[in-house]
Amino acid sequence: MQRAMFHKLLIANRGEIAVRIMRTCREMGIRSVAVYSEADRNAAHVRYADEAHCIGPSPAGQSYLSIDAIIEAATRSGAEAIHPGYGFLAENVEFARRVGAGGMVFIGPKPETIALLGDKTEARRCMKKAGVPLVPGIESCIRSVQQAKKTAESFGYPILIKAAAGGGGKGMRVVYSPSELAGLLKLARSEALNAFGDDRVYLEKYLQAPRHIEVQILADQKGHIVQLGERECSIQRRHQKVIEESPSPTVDARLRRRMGEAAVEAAKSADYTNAGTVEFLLDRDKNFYFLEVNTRLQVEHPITEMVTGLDLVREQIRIAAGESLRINSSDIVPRGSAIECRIYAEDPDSDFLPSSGTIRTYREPNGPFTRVDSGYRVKDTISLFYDPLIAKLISWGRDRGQAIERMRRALDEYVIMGITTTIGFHRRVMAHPRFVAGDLSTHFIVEEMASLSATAQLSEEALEELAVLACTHRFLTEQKERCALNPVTKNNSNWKYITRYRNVFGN
Ligand code: MV4
Repeated sequence: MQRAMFHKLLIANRGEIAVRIMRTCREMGIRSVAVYSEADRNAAHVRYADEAHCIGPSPAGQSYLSIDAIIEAATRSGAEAIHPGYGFLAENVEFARRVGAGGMVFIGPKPETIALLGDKTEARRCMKKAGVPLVPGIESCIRSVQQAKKTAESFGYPILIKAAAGGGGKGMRVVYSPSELAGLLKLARSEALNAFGDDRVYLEKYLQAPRHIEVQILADQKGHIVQLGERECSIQRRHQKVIEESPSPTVDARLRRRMGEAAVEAAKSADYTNAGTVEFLLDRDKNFYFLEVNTRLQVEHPITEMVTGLDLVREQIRIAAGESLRINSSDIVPRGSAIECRIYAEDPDSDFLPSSGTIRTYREPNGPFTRVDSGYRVKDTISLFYDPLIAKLISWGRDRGQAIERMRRALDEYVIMGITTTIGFHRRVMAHPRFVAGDLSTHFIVEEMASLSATAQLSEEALEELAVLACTHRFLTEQKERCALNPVTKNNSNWKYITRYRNVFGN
């Protein structure tokens, strides 16, 4: 059912992803409609849009999560389609239904597909039927402690209790011995009930320190499905991804094809359309196991764009308008290597505590071969109402080593003052021997935190250097004032001082 390309598209999101989507809209000649909460009246995404509508007060529950307010704004603006971005209502079945019922196009899979894949036990049943490898476990929910004990014994401890309505790591509990089972089962149930309003749980064998690898897929409305290769997302903290890369340093061409084929089968079995991500765990013997399907555009999609040359948002919009994909999986050969560092307003040295405040100085890095997807500008306020993601810094290189070199250079150029960010943390990861060697797992940050903290590496010499740098800092401040007074002053490059200063202070 091909229809004419949209003239106007509403973006039901904020921050960097709203701007990212609007950029493609502009390239395609589609007018973009922003929605915003009171806190975002002057936000970057509002300024970028062709048209903007206020949808309510600052708390997300009363604005970006308000289905009524968003449908109302879409109707008022005359938008023909809605792109949900990620988070907020992106995987909300009711929202997808309401968009369709309002005569508009939801840019994503069908509501039935979102519902099917949102239920993790249903998704497992579906994948099992399709022959996609699963982590040993069960496909139905636990009814009694007795039954849980018996199934746990059949595949052995440790086991993992997961919420059927969960995903993204919420409501999971590791059980190491039968004696803990009853208690943890009860706990997991009440947590699931609290978080999702649904206390159904199931069991899987717990894989220790696996890698998290996901495959990007695209599927058009005629059932043509392509896989765009994998992203390695093992560098994470409490289920929040921190660094992603594509291709994965451990996936070779053969494994890529096998995982890709499994992802295509997964998509086929769910009658999938639009862009999606099939998540897998990879164990030390390079066995891969299906985890879940994310039915949205993901935060880390740019690294796939960098190595495939495809604009995923453009493909999403084309698919939603009924156009056919013009590529096959065999056309996709990842070119070079891309890395993404998520720049969060968080303090890595205070357990990644969110940092709110006003951005006083803001200087973004620039090419060659680096990309910044950001949602904030100088003088903007980072509030605690929303996700602390400020921007994503992406680098590309002909190989992983060059992508790392470019990432280091770009991180050095990135200056954000007024709030604490994860820039310094990323600089230390990019210099970490284990990261450089590609020796990754989902436990990387926990295991290496001691050597990744800003002060961990401070030796006697470094402390001495701190004193010197304090003087340098004072000197630079004075020099800057002199330069401002006398613009013809020569040799006012502060670069080498700043780099050393940042090396020691860690930001
Ligand atoms: C697992 C697992 C180990 N064994 N399942 C976390 C997010 C959710 N999608 C599933 N997750 C996991 N499921 C089994 N059977 C370990 C994780 C996991 C994880 C997965 C992906 C990325 C980061 C993670 C961090 C901790 C645990």
